[in-house]
This record gives sequence, structure tokens and C-alpha cells, in this order.
Amino acid sequence: MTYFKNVGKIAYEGKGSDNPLAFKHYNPKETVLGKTMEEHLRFAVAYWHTFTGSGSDPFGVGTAVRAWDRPDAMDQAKARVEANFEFLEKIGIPYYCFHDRDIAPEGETLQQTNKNLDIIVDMLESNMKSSGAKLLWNTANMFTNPRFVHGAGTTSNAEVYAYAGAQLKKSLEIGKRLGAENYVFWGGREGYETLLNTDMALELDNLARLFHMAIAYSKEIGFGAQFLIEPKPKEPSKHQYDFDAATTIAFLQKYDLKEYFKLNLEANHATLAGHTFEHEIRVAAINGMLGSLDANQGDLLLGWDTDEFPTDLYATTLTMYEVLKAGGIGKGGVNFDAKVRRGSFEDEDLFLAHIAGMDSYAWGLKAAAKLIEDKVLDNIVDNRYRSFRDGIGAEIVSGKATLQSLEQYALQNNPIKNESGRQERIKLLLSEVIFSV
Ligand code: XUL
Ligand code: CO
Repeated sequence: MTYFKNVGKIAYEGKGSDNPLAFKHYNPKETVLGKTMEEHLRFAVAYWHTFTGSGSDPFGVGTAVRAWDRPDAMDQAKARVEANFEFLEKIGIPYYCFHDRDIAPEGETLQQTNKNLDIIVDMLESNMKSSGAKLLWNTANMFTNPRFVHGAGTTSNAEVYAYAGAQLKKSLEIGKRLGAENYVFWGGREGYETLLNTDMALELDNLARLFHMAIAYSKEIGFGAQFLIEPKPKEPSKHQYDFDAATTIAFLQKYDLKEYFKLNLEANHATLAGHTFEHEIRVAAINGMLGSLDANQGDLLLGWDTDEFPTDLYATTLTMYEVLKAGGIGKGGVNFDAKVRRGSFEDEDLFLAHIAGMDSYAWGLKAAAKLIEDKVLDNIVDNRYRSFRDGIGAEIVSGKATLQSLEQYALQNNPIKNESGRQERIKLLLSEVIFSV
């Protein structure tokens, strides 16, 4: 069956086109800095927002009218699979991502839940074979069901911890079967509400134990995906343990997990943590931990995770600048962890929203490449730190300096001379580059 009857294959028509169902900037085969746009961006569709989400919010039920809506949960799950592959093909996105609970409904028992999963995974597998679509990552949803009220890997209840382990085991098996290139851990309930009833040390030790079990089991079954942790500071928990990139890296180091993990960074999670997306990417990159990106944007007037499609060109440019500087996204990709607004309830909006996100990222990629080619920021940064290239600066950087040698230098170097950082001029340069490509 065809779900998107009014939409054909989305083509690149270039800047002059006024066709809303065409790309103006994303030209998959166009080469930018030696790689095609397709190779740089490795786009993915988030199954949960695009095929499972309904547009509900805390004040109202879903508004989305979907051609795959069905009264029976398994029938609906099967229709979603078909819609997913039709969508990927038409929009020209090579990857998708899912939580176990997005693709199949839970049964009365764990056995029944796993049976439902098996039926849908069979379907996914055969559709992936025939279409060539790939799984960027899968994950286990250990936050929606009420059993996870006190957490999963950080729960106060060992029975729930065991269930989480069983669910994780099944998800790793699914990832292996479908050839997932990465496997994500996002701990929505891995945090706490109040320290008054919380053993933080035990919760963190247990979370690390679960990760070590996942590594051991993946080795056992030969699942070679890159493990990723997705930081987020809050929501749904008041305080989530994987607060941001730096906190997560410290946790991984403490528990001897760093070599097995990288980070899946999300734009709206960065802003909730009080950072920019580019800050989080830089922190990951300089620690060798850049894994993958969840592309979206928040609304700075709202204090929560609005998961909007990314359209802010300054943000996409600086994001792609960090990615290019880090040497690319590797096995990761740009996954649209983004949902259409509640008012955009027609199936066609799913195409328009992804086109907006893809064109904004392609535009950002082109602008970032120009920043690099013209050494716009490199020259500024090189010049700013030039005092570390010779004299006392070179001594500091080479590790030769001591407090005595610094004192000797400071005593005869009076007055100190500083220079302007020229931030305002640089921001205008950035605008000029973005609107020149
Ligand atoms: C929640 C979020 C998740 C993860 C995967 O804010 O981003 O959907 O990406 O669990
Ligand atoms: Co995400």
C-alpha cells in the first residue's frame, strides 16, 4: 500500500526553485571538501517522532492524521514499517533509528513483548534488504513504562534492574540482526528527584555495571556497533546523571568505560544544559568522543525539550564547522530527533519538515566548508594565541616552564599588554559567509 499518495521522490532543484517539495541546498552527490554531501551528513529519520508520535501534549491528545493509523496495535506497527520505508525512499534518507517500543507494542508479559518485536524485526529486516535503507542506531526505551518510575539502570528496585537487563539484551540482539552501526543509551529516568531518598553512589555504580554487562554480551554475540551515550541534563528526571558531554566523559572514565563509548549529542539537550550545540561537540571532539548527532533545535523562550526541526542557519553552520574540524562524523550521522509542531498535522508536513532540516544542514555544511577553506576563523584563532609560539609561551607549551621561570619573566615584563578579542567583527564575518554560499 502507498501511504504518501501525493508525494513523489524529492529531488534537488537548487536555489531558484519554488517547489516546496524539493531541495534547494541538499544535493546528495555534490562534493564539499572532498566528500559528497550525502557522505558528510549521513541523515537519519527518528521513527518515534515521524511514525509513532501523534502530536499529543500534556494538554491535549494527538492531532496528527496518519495514513498508517489502525485500530489494532500490531496492525498499526506493521503499517508504520511500510510507511517508514516509503518515506526513506521518497525523501532520500539512507538511515533510520528507533527505540524498541516505537516499533512494536508491549504485550502482557516479557515473552509476548519479545514475540511482537520478533514479528516486526522480521519485517524491518526484509524491507532493509529490498530497499537498502540502514539502521544508524537502535535503543531500548526504559523510561515510558510505569515500571521505570524510579529508573532502570539506576532504580532502587533490583526486580526492575533485572527487567531492564532483559530488555537491553533483547535490544542488542535486534541491533545485531539489523546491522545497527551504533547503539544508543539515553537515560531519561537515570537520575533522581530528591537526594532525601537517593543512594547516588549505588545508582551510579549500578548504571556502570549495566554498561559493562552490555559490553560483555555484545562481545559474546559479535555485535560490533559503536556504543553511544546521549547526555541530557533534565526532563523527564529533575536531575539526569548524563548531564552533559563533560559529565558523561568523567563518568565513563571513572568506571573504565571510556574506550567502549562515544557520545550522541543533541542540540536541544545542549541548550537545556546551558550550552550551545557546538560547545558539546567541541568537548566531545577534543576528548576523542564525538559519536553521532541528534539534530533539532529548542525554543529559547521555552524551558523544555521542544525538539523542533533545525532551521537556525547560524547553529547548523557552527555545528557542521565543529564536525568538519573534528574530521567528520565517522560511523555516526545526523538523526532528526525532531517533531513537527502540533499544528502541522498532515502527512505532507513530515516531508516539508525533513526538507527544512536537510536544507538547513546542507546550507550549514557549505558555509562551514567556506569558513575552513578561507581560514576565516583559523587565522583569527592562530593570531590570538601566537604568544604561545615562541619565547615564554613556547616554554609553557613545551612543558619546560616552572613557577620560578614564570616569575623571572613576569618581574621584568611590565606592563602586560592584552589585545581585543574582536567578537563583534567576527560575528559579522560569520553572517557574511553564511549568506554568501
Ligand atoms: C529524548 C531523546 C531520546 C533519545 C533516544 O530527549 O532525545 O529520544 O534520542 O532515547
Ligand atoms: Co535524542
